[in-house]
Amino acid sequence: MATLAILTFSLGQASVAAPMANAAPAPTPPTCGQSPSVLPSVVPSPVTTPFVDNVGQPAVAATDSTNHYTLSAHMDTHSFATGWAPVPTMGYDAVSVTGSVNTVLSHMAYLGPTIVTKEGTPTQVTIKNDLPVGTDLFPQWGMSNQNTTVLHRHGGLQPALSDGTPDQQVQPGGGTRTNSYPNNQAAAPLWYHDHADMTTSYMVYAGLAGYMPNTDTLEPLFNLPTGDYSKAYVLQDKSFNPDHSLCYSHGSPEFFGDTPVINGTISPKQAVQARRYTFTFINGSDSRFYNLSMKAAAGNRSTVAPKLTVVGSDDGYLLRPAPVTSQLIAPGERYKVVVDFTGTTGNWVLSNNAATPYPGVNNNGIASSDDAGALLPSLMRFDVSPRVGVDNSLIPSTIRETNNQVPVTATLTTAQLRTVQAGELAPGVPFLGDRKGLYMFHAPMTEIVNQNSTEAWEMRNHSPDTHPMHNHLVEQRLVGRYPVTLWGYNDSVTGKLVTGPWGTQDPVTGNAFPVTVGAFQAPGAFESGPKDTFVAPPNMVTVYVGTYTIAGDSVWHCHILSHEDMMMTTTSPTGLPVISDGMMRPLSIRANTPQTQLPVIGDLDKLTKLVKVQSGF
Ligand SMILES: [Cu+2]
Repeated sequence: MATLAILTFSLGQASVAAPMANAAPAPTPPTCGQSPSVLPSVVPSPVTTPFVDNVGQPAVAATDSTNHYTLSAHMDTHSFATGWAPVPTMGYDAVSVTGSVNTVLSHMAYLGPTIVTKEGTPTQVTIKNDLPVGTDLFPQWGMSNQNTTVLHRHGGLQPALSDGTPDQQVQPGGGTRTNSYPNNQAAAPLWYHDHADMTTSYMVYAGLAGYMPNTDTLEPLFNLPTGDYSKAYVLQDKSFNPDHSLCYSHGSPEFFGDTPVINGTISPKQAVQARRYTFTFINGSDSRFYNLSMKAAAGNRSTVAPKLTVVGSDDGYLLRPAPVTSQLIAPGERYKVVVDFTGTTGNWVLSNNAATPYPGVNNNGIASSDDAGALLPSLMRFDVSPRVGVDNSLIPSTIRETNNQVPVTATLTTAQLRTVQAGELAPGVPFLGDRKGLYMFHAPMTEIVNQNSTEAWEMRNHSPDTHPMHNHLVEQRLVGRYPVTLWGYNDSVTGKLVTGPWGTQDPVTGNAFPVTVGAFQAPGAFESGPKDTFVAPPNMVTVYVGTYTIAGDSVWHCHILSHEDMMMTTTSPTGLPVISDGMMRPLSIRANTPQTQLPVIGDLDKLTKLVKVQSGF
């Protein structure tokens, strides 16, 4: 809410105003979507009978030359349910280009085709922007970007110039840019999506996202369910106008659609056999978290329930697969879950009980200003038929990959601790910052990392919401979390220490640090594997660690798309692009730039001591 109000805040160090590249338009009032804080202006979507349409799998992309793909971002029309008229969307086609003519190799009217890459085999992907010049496809959604687009491979360890940062914009009307992916990383459920500055949320909502798994030679040896018994599901929430066209409201400060859409189909169904399947869940939603479980559909008398075992996450496999009864997945995260339907009968509903915004009530019981509501309890249905043939797949007790065998605590030996924080400067106006305070989009870069160093980031979240934190160009692991029992700040005017419960922060800089913290909480088994996006709950310090091998400029941000989009881009005094939307900040990884101000952690005990130091580092 109140996006314009951001521009009038004085933010301590960040208050030296730089010229603004673009003026933010007034946010359009929400006309659709579930939005607990701005009800009752929300108009519900038309209703359709759930579990009628079969869910599809995205087309597999064809190359146009050896190890090269061309993705055409284009305007299209797509029907989200049987009986619904096709409505305007965006999608990616895999094409081959001759002169000005595209030959479509793999067509997707909404979302993009699946691109499968292999470890050790470099791949190039050319993004061709075939969106029309000049006129926004969805001007009613609020923010204009004249249909520029950016192709970002999320989780990929690629050169910074191939990363798809928000400044790597490709112009509409046929503009192109080629990203090179060396694929020197383990098998991982990577995905790709638009990352255009300030408008990522609009473009992804319209359809610009796809699955790009990296594979390796070890993966087939795990004997997990594959082929027809492996499915990818892009989980999204949408709202629709009475004519079935997409409706979207941005900047409230989150968006929650009232209709589940899986791989482009509303509340679909999937026929399965009573055997094991590997499901890759990709949270491609703007703001919605899902806490997934399988619930018996009405009338199901099965005496056996499907069993869920998490085998992989964002950037690779879990060393020890983790049985779960439910699976939390935040925007931007991916989880690979083996669902064992063996012995089950009837129909099972993929269910969700995550509150919006997540969590509706923070961890010490203080209600957030925009408290829980807007639930989306039923996503899709699995209809079980008897197994045909033998199920030779298995869930190994251990999955040994090249990136999951070193205990995360061992990486702390040399890791340095970097302090970052998330907070709000007014209700619903979230920002990121470093150890000193929160920053406007145009504040100078604060996160400069020495190439080949290992850094653990402690995210102090004193905002009301859980933020899924994503660093580009690095593979990381979750170290764990500390609940905060008392917050404080050194008053920026008087210098005196002020302490208090959650919500205590410096009124000028927004700074807050933990004064007392509770016992260290190790990661859940399901979230202990290689990752790039981390659930950082409010009233907690969340610590994640990784080694930064790739030099270059990129970004770190919250993956709630409305949060990362909230503001705008400008240029630093040195001429470097500074891309720092509401919850997006620059990240620069540089050779030979030791960060001597950051303490070396050593071990978990030392980490705990460092987290407790009030002013941080
Ligand atoms: Cu966020």
